[in-house]
Amino acid sequence: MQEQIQKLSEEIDKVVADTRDSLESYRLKFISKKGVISQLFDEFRGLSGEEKKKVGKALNELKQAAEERFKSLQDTLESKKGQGDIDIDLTLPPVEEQIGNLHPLNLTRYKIIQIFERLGFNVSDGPEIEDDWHNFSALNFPENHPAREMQDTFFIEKNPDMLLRTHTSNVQIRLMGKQKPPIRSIMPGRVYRNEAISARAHCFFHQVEGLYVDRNVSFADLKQTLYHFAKEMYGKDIQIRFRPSFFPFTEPSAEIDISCLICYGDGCTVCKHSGWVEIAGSGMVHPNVLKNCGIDPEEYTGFAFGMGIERVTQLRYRVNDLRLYSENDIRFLKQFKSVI
Ligand code: 2U9
Repeated sequence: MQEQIQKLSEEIDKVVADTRDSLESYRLKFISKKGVISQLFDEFRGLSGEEKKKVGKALNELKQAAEERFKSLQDTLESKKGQGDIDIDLTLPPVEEQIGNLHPLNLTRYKIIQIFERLGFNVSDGPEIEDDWHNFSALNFPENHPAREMQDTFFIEKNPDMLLRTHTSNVQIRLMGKQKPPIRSIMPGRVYRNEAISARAHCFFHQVEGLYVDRNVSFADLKQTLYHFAKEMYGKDIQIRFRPSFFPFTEPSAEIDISCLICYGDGCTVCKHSGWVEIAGSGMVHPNVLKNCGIDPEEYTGFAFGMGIERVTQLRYRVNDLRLYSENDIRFLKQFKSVI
């Protein structure tokens, strides 16, 4: 019997019970009235006085060890409850799979790219940290233009010739510097302006600019291209109008408005009660800009345009606070599960 007690004692030390079922098996085997230890007590009663003296103490210790072990296994199991690895409640609703989705600004960016790619535009990219020439001078900005002020542009302290680009036009300048026309390209990217952050302004935002340079590119091409874009982006029923404007890098220049998608012309805060909302700026590339990039303005002409991706997204999804785009609040982001 001594040997049996020894073997059972070792078995009890090693036992693992990480489910209710295995704990119950342990209880039945070691603790219950029909268990092995009870059987040993039955046998114990039939032993002689001498033999009882030999094993009595060990048998009692075995019983106590088995009960203590049961208690500790029970406590461990109890503490694991609710941690998900035991006791699965099949009546609970399933946990929704978290697969994530594209950021609304990326959804809009991809949609814009898709529309222009079908018109034969490719996508170009360039640096966000730029020098004065590619961001301002080559674009015909005069020396004293207000955009060059510190209040408007982030300059790099160690080298005041370097700055955070204020538009993606630097990419057009670089493209024209290394590629002969025809050029038909769009430039999506992040741009920076020195603005205090509010619902309507941010120190960075995203743009898509476009450029088409070739022989005989006319203002009619510009109008038709942006007319097509607006219909594809905002729907066939919208109205579109061109308003004269001024930019140093285009001449003539125009701003493009569409009829308000929110109030359909009745007047609301988005269109400031005018019935029209501005969606982009545009114009024929200024001859000085073509010259600055080594392109002969007598031979080639081109049109360019620019629009804010946040603005397009606001009109698509009715987002009325710019800060939402960069706060990474999951409650905002997970609403955009749509496809492009
Ligand atoms: C080159 C030549 C011409 C790009 C243009 C605009 C008009 C314009 C604004 C729209 C809203 C910027 O995001 S916004 O604030 N853009 O109004 N951009 S024409 O013209 C260029 C660009 C590059 C070489």
